[in-house]
Amino acid sequence: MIVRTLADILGTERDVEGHGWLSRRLLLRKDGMGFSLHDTTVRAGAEILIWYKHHLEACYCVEGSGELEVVATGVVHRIRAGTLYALDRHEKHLLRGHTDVRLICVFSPPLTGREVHDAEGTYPLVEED
Ligand code: 9YT
Repeated sequence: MIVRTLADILGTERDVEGHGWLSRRLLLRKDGMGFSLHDTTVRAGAEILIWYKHHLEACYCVEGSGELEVVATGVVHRIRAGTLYALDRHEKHLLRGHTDVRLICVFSPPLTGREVHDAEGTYPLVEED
């Protein structure tokens, strides 16, 4: 069994910060669960282009508010505490924080923790931990 707290993760390699976001990676591929689990915050005022071509992702908002724009259609969805979005079609999207937005995110296949967003907002599929 794995038991881990947010406090265990803070300040470790599982605690990462990007431009306009930070993420605490509670579970990664090396944990062997078949999915990864992330406590991610998008900063107030940030706009992040994301395209997970190789992964399915579901995010459940537990704090704050923002919006998600589907790039292909221009449709904008409001996100607030209690909202789930699931990128079942690998949709390219823009995520905007109106306040700091805290999301609990699950990825399948799991992230290894070594992925880096490229210019398209894409995470490559990393085959090694
Ligand atoms: C909002 C979002 O895409 N969260 C996913 C996790 C985060 N990008 C990470 O841990 O790399």
